[in-house]
Amino acid sequence: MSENISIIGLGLMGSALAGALLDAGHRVTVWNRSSGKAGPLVARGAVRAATAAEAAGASPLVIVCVLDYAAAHQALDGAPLDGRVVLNLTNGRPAEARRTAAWVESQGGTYLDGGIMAVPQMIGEPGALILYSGSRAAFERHEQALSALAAPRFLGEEPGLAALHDLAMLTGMYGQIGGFLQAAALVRSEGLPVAQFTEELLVPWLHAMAALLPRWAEEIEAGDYATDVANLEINRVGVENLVTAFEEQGVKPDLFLPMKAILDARVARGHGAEGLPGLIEEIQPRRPARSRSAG
Ligand code: FVH
Repeated sequence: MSENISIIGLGLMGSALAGALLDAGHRVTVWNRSSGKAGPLVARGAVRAATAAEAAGASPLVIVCVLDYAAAHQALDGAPLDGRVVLNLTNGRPAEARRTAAWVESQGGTYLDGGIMAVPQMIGEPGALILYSGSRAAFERHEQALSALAAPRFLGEEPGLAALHDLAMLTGMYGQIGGFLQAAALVRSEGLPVAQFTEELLVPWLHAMAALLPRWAEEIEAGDYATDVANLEINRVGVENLVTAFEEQGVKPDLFLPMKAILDARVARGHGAEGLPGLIEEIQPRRPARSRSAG
């Protein structure tokens, strides 16, 4: 079913979102702070709004995708939100999402927050995922239209959940990138081809190691860090060896040093017989769990 949808913010991501909605046959109204970015979308059938308020007034579903939450508030300030669903796909923090939800509701609107797990080129293609939290009723009302952007995953009514999971997934990604860069530097320090190492050896190894993570997650939930894989003392010696190897090869160990510090501290506290998942207690000591839905 075709819907009226407004998009505020036509950067790389906002333009990709608007394009996918046009392709799916929706009536799309667009606004961007600086002129020029709406042109290609208007040529494809979008309606150009003169102001953000005009864009918000044009549709029951108003999607915002701008630089940050401060920019989102600037754009929405004074816009008629009464009776509208505001879907904020701007990257932000859980606390920002909660504050924005309260503000939108104070304006008579309904709030949905979203975390885009895709780059612009992936929007509308298989493999793209968008996490949602906030009003379940609003999500269900617009779920079909939103499926044109990416596979939708609703995480719960607490507005900060999408941002929290988005940031957690980005954390995993940056950790992987940090490990990749440190490994690539080690290989390059010997004059070896990084591409061949990455494709033939590193990627299959990371896939194999990633398969361990669900089991480690269960150990973290249980707080049971007994291991039959490799204990922290073995890992401490291994990581010390790695750091020495980086130095001998002329590679700065900087991306690796925080992990070494946490490992050293955990072993020094007498947990050398535990497994690697126990390191979480050094960065976030266990406290009584708040139980919340996560989809
Ligand atoms: N691009 C990506 O791969 C990532 C994927 C995951 C999600 N992020 C988040 O999406 C938000 C927008 O990112 P983007 O890639 O579209 O960013 P830009 O191309 O740089 O466009 C930024 C737009 O924001 C507008 N803007 C900035 N400040 C204001 C303001 N004060 N008031 C209104 N609009 C503002 C900017 O307008 P202009 O400079 O063209 O006038 C662009 O439309 C972001 O949260 C990512 O983290 C993308």
